[in-house]
Amino acid sequence: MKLIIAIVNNEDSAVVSAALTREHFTVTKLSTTGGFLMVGNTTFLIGAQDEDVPRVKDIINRFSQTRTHTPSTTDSFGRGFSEGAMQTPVTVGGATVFVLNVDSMDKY
Ligand code: 2BA
Repeated sequence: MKLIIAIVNNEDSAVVSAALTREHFTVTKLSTTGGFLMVGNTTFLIGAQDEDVPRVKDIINRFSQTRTHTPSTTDSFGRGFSEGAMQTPVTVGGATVFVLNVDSMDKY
């Protein structure tokens, strides 16, 4: 079994979640924040059988868009980049996906 951790743009999270659920995968969504841009994104936790990992990755890939984000002066505090880089466009996504081995999974 694998644990798939997928960091997805907030704007894609609903459609990614719906597509995974429709294919009978169970997902947990966490509200997260990127350390570089300091803007919200969504992290999915998906427990899946080894043979299903390619399907999960394909769904995430299909519904995650690449976007250009230009940080604005009204973005939240605590941004992780220098003042000089503030207006520089940054390419974000599609999705960042990690696949981890799972020793066991139990439900009590
Ligand atoms: P952020 O950390 O806010 O990063 C947003 C985008 O800024 C990144 O897009 C990348 O294009 C750029 N970026 C990030 N760190 C940078 C740096 N040190 N120098 C220059 N540019 C940088 P993505 O790569 O698509 O990442 C989107 C989000 O996925 C990230 O948001 C972060 O929340 C997560 N992520 C990406 N790679 C990760 C990793 N290796 N470990 C943990 N989280 C990761």
